[in-house]
Amino acid sequence: MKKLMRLFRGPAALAALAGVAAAAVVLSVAELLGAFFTARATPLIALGSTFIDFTPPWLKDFAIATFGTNDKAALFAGMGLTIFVLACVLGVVAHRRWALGATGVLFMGAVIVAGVVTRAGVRPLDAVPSLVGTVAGMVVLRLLVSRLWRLRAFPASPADVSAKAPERPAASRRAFVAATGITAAAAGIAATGGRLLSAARSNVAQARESLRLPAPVLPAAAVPAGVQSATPGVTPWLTPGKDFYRIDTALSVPEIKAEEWELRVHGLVEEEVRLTFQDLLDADLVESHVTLTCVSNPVGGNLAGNARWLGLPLREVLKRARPTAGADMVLSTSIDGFSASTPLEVLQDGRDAMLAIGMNGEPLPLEHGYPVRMVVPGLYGFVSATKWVVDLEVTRFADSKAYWTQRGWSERGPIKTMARVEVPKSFAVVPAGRVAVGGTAWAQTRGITKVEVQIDDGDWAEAVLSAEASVDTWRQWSFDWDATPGSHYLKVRATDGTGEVQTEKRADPVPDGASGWQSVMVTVE
Ligand SMILES: Nc1nc2c(c(=O)[nH]1)N[C@H]1C(S)=C(S)[C@@H](COP(=O)(O)O)O[C@H]1N2
Ligand SMILES: [Mo]
Repeated sequence: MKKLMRLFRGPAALAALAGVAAAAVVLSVAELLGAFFTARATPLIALGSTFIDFTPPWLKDFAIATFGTNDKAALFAGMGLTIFVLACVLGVVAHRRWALGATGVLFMGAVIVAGVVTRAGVRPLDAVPSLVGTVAGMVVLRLLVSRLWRLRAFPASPADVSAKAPERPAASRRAFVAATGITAAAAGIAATGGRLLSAARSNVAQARESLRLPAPVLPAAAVPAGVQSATPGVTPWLTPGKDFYRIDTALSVPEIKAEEWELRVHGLVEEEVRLTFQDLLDADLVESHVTLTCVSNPVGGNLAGNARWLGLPLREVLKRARPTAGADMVLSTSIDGFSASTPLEVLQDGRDAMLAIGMNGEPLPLEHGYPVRMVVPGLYGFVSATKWVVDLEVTRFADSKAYWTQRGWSERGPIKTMARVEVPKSFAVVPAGRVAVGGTAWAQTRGITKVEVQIDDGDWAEAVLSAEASVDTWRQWSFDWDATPGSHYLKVRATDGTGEVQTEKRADPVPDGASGWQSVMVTVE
């Protein structure tokens, strides 16, 4: 405790502490009030989302490569640190020159409000929590800073307060630290309360739980026996919803009430179509296994998942809207402003592209797009798999650009053929003798017809393919390796249904997906 007090002895340190307490008040008041407004409109979420929107592709890629699906936690940590530093600076400035500090706080408040009101689907009224939070933070900062001015030890002060009787430095320093501590604790409680209150007020999760999905008129083709790789430890062929990779720009998962959901289909169409969730429940739904893949998946990465999707074929929706001549793209937009450009012909060519409402027999999990998302076999998610979809505009590639295309990624994204080694893991140490090797390969809409393994510079040897459920799903494989002591490299490559061998040419995920052969180093003892 003594040590801690010593740390906060200097006037600047105490002023910085005041700044941090004030920032905590801004955020927690906004969080608490935010429970009564749109979740995406609280300062941290809104600023973080704005930051994500301005993230250049290389940084997005770096974040995914470094933090994987923890990229959001990393973003929040980075934001926390930035806010901490800014708050310290503002506290110090406010202590020395109040007017300057106050201007700084107002400026930060303006930045927050701008971040909030420019989010898609956010109403102007949603700025209220941030505004009230900023005012509360300003008041707290003023109170704490004037306390500091009264400390005789730090006569850094304007004349109006120096007239008052000075307090005893040590005691008042302690009182000051206690006051900021209490402020911070109160802020923490308020923020937690806000969180709990928002959770209680949102009943979307409960509504999802009690939703019963209709049976499909066209069930998914039966999954043949033996789709799972014979090698123990290979990914389950069907990915449970809770293990399904999640990639999106949404810092807070949109919560859409199914009964309020509506999809507008418009643009270059003969007839504008509007669909409600009830319309989907009443429609002829189909079910199909489709493997989704993220364009950001590095060679050997795990941003892919395979599920059984239930939904309304998009070609049926388009049949009703009747696209006009010249249209070549459908721009799908989510409630939070993400968009994807999907070639019109892909949505009409007979593949199981759908407006999905079910995943593995359950309503879509909230983070996977509840109540409705798009699923399109054969295309990376960024140009096809719009979650929380609310708008389909039939348009032309020449006329509109989707979210990631505006940020340097390609406008189209067919999935590249990819084979992955899952067992043994890279840098594994295994005993000499027979080693079971296995993994997964995919080339959606073309299918996988061959997987080959190469040990060091040896000949390519064919792996045993597991059963294929459909050309739209991934296909697993296994391989018996007679391992000799030493360090070895295992390479893998797949051949797709058109006979084309996966390219050896290395490419980064930007702009249209990674390519190359995965190579795994294994030590045999
Ligand atoms: N609304 C919304 N939908 C989105 C995205 C997004 O950022 N926002 N990301 C897309 C990307 S890049 C991928 S790979 C898939 C991932 O879907 P999943 O999270 O269900 O696995 O969603 C797509 N749909
Ligand atoms: Mo993606």
